[in-house]
Formats: sequence, structure tokens, C-alpha cells
Amino acid sequence: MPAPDALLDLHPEVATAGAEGRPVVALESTLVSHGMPWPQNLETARALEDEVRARGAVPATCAVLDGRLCAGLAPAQLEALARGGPALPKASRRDLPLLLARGASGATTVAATMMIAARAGIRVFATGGIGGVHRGAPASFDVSADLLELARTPVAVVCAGPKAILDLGLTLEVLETHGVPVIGVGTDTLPAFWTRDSGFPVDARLDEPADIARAMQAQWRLGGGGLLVTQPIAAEHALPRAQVEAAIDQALADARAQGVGGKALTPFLLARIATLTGGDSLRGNIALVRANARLAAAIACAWAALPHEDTAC
Ligand code: PSU
Ligand code: MN
Repeated sequence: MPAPDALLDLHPEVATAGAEGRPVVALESTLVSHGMPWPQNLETARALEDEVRARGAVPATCAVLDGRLCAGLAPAQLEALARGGPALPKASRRDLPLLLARGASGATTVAATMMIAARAGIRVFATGGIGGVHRGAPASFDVSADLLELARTPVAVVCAGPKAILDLGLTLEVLETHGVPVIGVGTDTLPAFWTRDSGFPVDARLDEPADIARAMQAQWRLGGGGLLVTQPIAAEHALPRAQVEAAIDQALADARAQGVGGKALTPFLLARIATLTGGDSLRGNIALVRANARLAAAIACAWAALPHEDTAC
């Protein structure tokens, strides 16, 4: 574990697990506040923690609360995040200094959660889908800070691929540029969030958590940043590709018509797609993120079981 950190509040259970070298999994909070509606968001946030515990790891949901970086939340804090919903600031890397300086609270994106996890000594993090290069980015320049965080911060992010609202080909190009290995679990191709296969190859297929843990160790011994571990949504929860693409096209057109952009775009698209699919996309999202929490716990257990010859890795 790193030295005590003046900016960070570690939940006691997370601190003890870290000090004893036991497995810990970081979870994000924008998914809870902005990614899902009440009350499914609270149910899902609790279910993710339960999935991690059931597989022998300690969950650490991350957020900014009253100007403090937090890794691991009390039940009342988790509920407040879920109830706050989109009224809370969505906090990515650039937002953290401003929230800290004001003593304010925010729900952390993949990027900001990676920052907190790394400070807390947590190496494995589960989410639904990362942000990436938006469609139309060559004109809008909308490239998620999640990708640049993966470039620099040594955490393995377990997801169901970049969200399908994005340009997946360009997202893979940026990940390659920044040296982020993209691993498939049970797949040779990149999953596309609500569907199992984007058609783009992953860099390696590693089905065993121990093999993923060894890739993490090698990445960090090389001085590298993050790794992206992708797992397809289970077949019984996957949506038909045509339904997903039609809903995405409609949601993107609605965003353009209403002038929605910047940090509001991803939450707008997810909510609009949930409406357009009659809730199917939300049910799929919940199923895939729960599966990712289970996989992340297995990877965290494999990571904890590896011989760590030096303190860094
Ligand atoms: N995954 C989900 N739902 C979400 C998100 C991810 O299943 O709501 C959030 C994550 O917090 C991710 C953010 O970091 O969307 C990306 O937002 P942007 O494109 O503005 O960087
Ligand atoms: Mn953006």
C-alpha cells in the first residue's frame, strides 16, 4: 500500500484488505449517478459490491465526497450518490482539482476512478463500458479522458468494451497509440457493450485470470499504464445488433437536434437508448456490469496470489 495520502479517505475494510495484500476491486460512481435511473442505479451499485464480495474480494466504490477522494463507501454514502443522480457533478480528471478545492462532491468517471484506485493501491477496476472516441470526433474533438487515463495510470479496467455509441475503430487506434493492451476474455474480438462482437480483433485473448494478472505485472514492470480487459455481454442478455444500431442512430440525431455535447453527451445517449429500446439496453447494461464485477474479482484474486517480488508490482 502507498503511504497515507492527505487527499484520500480509504474505507477501513479497503485499507485493511490492502495492507494484508488481499484482493480489492474498485467500482465507479458515474455509472450509478448518470448511467442509470433511480432506483435501478442503487440496486445495481449494491449488486456490484455483492458480486465482488461473493467472489472473495473487497469492493471499493470510488467517489469524491465533500472535497475528499474516497475509495470504499458506507451504505448511506452509496445511497446518497444514487439518489443524487445527475444533480451531482460528473467528475473526470479535469474536474477533480476543482471539486477538491471547493470541498464539493462528485461521481467519478472511469478516468477519475482510475486515479483514485491507483492512489489507493487498487489494481483492478470493474465498469460497464469505458468512454472513447465519439462518432464524429474528427470534427468535434470529443475523445473521452478515459483513454488518456488508461495511457498513464496503472490499473486494469474490466469492461464490456467501449460503449457502442462510440467509434470503436478510432477508439482502438487511440488505445494503440498510447500503449494500452486490449485483452479479450472468452473472445478474439472486441465486444461492443450491448452486442458481443464488434468485428475488431483484440490484441490477445486471455481466458484465465492468472494469465491476465501476469500481463498486468509485465505491463507495470515495463513502466506502462492501464490495461483494458474486455468481456462480452452474456448471449442471453445481448441485444439484436439492428435494434442497437437503430437506437444509437436515433439517439445521436436527437443529441444533435437538441445541441447536447461535452460531458452531457454520454449520459444523454444512454438514457435516450434505454427509452428507445423499451428498457432492454438498461437490463443489458446491468447484466454486463455485474458480470464484469465477477470477472474483476477473479482477476484481483489472481493478482493477489502472484508473487510480488518488489513493492511496486
Ligand atoms: N459505463 C456505463 N455507464 C456509464 C459510464 C460507463 O455502463 O455511465 C460512464 C463512465 O463513468 C465513463 C463515462 O467514464 O460514462 C464516459 O463519459 P465521457 O464519454 O464523457 O468521457
Ligand atoms: Mn467527451
